[in-house]
Amino acid sequence: MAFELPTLPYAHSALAGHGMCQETLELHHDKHHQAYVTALNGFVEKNAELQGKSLEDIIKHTHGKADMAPVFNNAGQHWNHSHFWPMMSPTDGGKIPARLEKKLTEDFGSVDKFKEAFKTAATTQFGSGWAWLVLQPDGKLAVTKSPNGSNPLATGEGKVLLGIDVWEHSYYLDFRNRRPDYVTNWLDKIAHYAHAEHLLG
Ligand code: MN3
Repeated sequence: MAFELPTLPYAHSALAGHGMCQETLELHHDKHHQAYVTALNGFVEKNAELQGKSLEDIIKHTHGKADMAPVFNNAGQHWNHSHFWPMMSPTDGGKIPARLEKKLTEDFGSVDKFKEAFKTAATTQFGSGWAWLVLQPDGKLAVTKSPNGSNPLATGEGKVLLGIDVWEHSYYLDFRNRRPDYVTNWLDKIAHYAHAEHLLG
């Protein structure tokens, strides 16, 4: 069965008052994410060894294989974006629930220190990529970053709780070249911490 573009869990205009305009979400979800899904389906159609595999299996199977890089990039980006949309909330953006706050404080020293680490990862990712909050196999939270379409699922760094897209297509209409402002605004007004807490288990 072909992979499909998931429905955006809110209206395209829902984050407009929070620093992510309707046109950004129309282009980002309807055009960019759709393009990754379409490309991935094209590769699967032509390659029997990919057929019948889950998205996660395709990502793990193609990671680090030079001849499979185009498949990995598009599969990774489909996974990344599918997880990115529910990691933003028009109603609960920026609100950190108590259990996650406690865990962030335990593992980073304070919520501010977590935000600082996340912002550093997101702004020092050279070129396109992502920054993540992950639950490591050792049970501790950590911040990581990935280039292009990669992610912590591929590298085994941990379970993704939160992630920000720092490709220019995700912020250029709203923040132009000011990636640090995009990241700060995203952490303070858009990030869906209740979803991250739910993923903690
Ligand atoms: Mn993107």
